[in-house]
Amino acid sequence: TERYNPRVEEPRWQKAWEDGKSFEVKHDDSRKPYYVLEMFPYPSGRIHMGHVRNYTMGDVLARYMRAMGRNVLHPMGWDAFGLPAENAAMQNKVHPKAWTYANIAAMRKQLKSIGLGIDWSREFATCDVEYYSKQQKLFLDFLREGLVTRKKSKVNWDPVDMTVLANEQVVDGRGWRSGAIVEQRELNQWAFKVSDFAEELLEALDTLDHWPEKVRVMQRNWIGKSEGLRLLFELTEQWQKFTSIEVFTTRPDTIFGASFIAISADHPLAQSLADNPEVAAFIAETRRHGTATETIDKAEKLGIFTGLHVKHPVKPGATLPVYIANFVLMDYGTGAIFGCPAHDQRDLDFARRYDLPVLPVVLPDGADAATFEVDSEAYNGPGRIYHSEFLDGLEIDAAKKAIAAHFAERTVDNLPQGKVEVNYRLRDWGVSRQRYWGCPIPVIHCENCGAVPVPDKDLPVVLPEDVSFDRPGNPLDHHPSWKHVACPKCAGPATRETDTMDTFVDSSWYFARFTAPHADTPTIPGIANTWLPVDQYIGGVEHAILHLLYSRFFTRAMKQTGHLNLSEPFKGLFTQGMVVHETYQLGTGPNGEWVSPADIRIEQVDGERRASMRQTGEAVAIGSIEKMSKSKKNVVDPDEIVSTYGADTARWFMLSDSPPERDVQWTEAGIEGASRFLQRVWKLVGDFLDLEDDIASRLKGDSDAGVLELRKVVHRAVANVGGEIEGLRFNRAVAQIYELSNAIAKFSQSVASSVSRAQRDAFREAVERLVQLVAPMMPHLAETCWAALGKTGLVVDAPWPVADQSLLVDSTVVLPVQVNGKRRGEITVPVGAAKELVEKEVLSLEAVARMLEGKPPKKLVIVPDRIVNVVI
Ligand code: ANZ
Ligand code: ZN
Repeated sequence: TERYNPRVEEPRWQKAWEDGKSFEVKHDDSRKPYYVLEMFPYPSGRIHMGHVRNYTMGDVLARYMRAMGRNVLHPMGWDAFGLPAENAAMQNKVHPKAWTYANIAAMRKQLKSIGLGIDWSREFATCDVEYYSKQQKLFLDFLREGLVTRKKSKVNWDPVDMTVLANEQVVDGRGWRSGAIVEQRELNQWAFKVSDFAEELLEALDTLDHWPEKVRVMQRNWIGKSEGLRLLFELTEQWQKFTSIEVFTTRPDTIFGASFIAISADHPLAQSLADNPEVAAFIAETRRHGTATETIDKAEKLGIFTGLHVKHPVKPGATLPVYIANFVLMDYGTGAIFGCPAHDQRDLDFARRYDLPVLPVVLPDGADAATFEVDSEAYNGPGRIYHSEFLDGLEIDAAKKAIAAHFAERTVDNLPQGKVEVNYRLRDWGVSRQRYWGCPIPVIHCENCGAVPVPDKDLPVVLPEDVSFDRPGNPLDHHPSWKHVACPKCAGPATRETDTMDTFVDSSWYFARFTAPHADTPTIPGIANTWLPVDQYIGGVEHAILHLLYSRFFTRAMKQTGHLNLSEPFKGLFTQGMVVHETYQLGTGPNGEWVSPADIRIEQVDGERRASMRQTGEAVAIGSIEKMSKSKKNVVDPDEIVSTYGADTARWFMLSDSPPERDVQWTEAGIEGASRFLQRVWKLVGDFLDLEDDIASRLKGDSDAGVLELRKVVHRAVANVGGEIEGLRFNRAVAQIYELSNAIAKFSQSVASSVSRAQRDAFREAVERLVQLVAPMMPHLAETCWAALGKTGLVVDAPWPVADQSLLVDSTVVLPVQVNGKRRGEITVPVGAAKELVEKEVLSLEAVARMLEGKPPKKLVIVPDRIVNVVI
């Protein structure tokens, strides 16, 4: 048979699927819906290998579920608003809209070339007026419901991008995109009241049992619930209107160890002292630094004494000095704390610097009260309270309760001295951005009426196209006419809000829009509720916090406003690993120049890999393996791979080489291997077809040699591959298919000269199943094979095969092999295999041999027919 030619076959089948509308999904009550979604791409201009991996995984699952009889929704769209379009406009004088849609066209073509089974009729971009106008409607509905507020708040200001950044977008005090040092500014901001849902967002995490645990932990920490006490400290003398300071503490049990009070630079009491130039300077200096937790944790703990004291609440006659400190935030708790240096690291650093007492009050279990000391490391572990009078001997939790009860009964200024309070780190989500390329916030500011929502009937508020980017700042603000409108309430002169929404808003509900992408309303609830939640959402772990949390908020807010009827948008979540590649450098050290894999040649010299420039032969250093990135030039262009090897080969390689949650290393050898496998499948089908062509001369006898053995392998693969795909263990599905192809190849040889009817039938069954099993991964090849085998219709429409249970009685088992408790591979051995055989197989596994480095293992634990653990 001729070699399989992906260049001819792939476009042909892509056209067949398109013409046959294979992936267009209609509402259909007879089939259970299944919604697969990969995080939609930002239209940067070109797809990269990370996209190929992400979308291939989703596609395999979608195609498999379709074959399983589910009504599968697998859509694609574009997260199309955002700064890069404006930067391109400034640099290349191209309009953001033109730039964005040109990129979308290019990337759509690329995605189609990898053969994704997408319902393209549902495609949209978030910058389509049709989409963002519905988002404006949602904003107005949220506003009516009290889910949006406008408040003056301190924001992180990026002076280069001239826009507000969320705390998470400030990395080490710098803007995540511009790298500029972030400033603090007070601005009027529109904010979604995410914090109203803090408890619910936290509790519901427990119901998301198809989410990775690590993502749930990250969300839990982000929400940051803490239960504590609000506690009043009476000033020894009244200062202006202030008679007391209220602090928030989660460790009231340490009150006997208190040695100072610290308030935020933005605390009203600090403000009241700003007449003092030293205090004013300290406040100004503190404000220059960001409020991101990271920044604060790293910064030195600095403060200034206010001259004020408070009465110690449990030590009659004693007082505590009051400081203004840079590590106390105004927007958490009460903006004031009591410091207990022995049991809090920040307080300890502060106390050492300002020479304040360090009084341990929690004694670690087993420590000696007479000698226990805190030096440079605060002790925040468990133990019993001591040096604390009536709390002595209590465990921390019991002491917290006792001290809370104590303060509940006392008063300061006629108020209870202590009040139990729950706090969340989760903030409201400020969404105002001073940019052009975003969804306009549908509000009009009137001098008489204040902020007036744009009436629903006046939607959409369309972005003007005639804008210029010749000066910094927001082009909407500079536009000569766009913002000048009549007030909807009093008809007087008014101006539009010129801020646009954070692009995270756009991605917080797109999954719902896909269920009715062209509806006049944001969703059609009846339809949305049949599809949602998304059964399987797939994307990068970099979105583990913000995007997912905001989407969870949006779903609840949309429920409250009648657009949806559920709370959790994503039932299953999977975060895939990255695509990594070796790096190459011409010259060494900081002056080394990164070179692209496409420009080098690798040879084996004395058993060592040596790299050199293809053109000049110059030696190139092979560097570390890293995430593909333009800066290190270690990228491989999907287009090139598709035109050289075909999409199926790229898809197969992406799935075969490592577990999907881990990084996969792109190698030339790997892609070559995938390509060989593709040809191998084609050859096995060809072998069978040759035999059929020549059947008259070859059909002899009634032997059933090898038939049962082959059928057992076939049916085992049929039984296993689907489950592996459903569990997103693609590499294991691939391993099963390899095994099947080996068995078929062996069988094919055995019947080369003479074949019985039974053997012929088994051979046909084997190749047909092989084709069906590879179809989700290598869909084009599968169609060509399916047609060659004389099957009617497309394989994409064929139901998933069902295994014959009677053939599954197993004679071999697959044993997972762990090294020090971590899975490193597996071996296949006969059921009940002898220890010796298992040992031999395990030690010859490449991964194990590599880790042993020639030494014998410390111990080899074999649980017969179950698992092997190698201890080294
Ligand atoms: C006294 C104390 C003693 C504290 C001790 C800790 C250890 P979480 O758990 O994150 O809520 N704190 C309170 N408000 C603050 C603010 N606005 N800025 C900075 N720090 C603040 O942290 C609560 C603890 O963080 C509180 O408990 C308080 O210090 C500090 F051995 O009070 B603690
Ligand atoms: Zn008005």
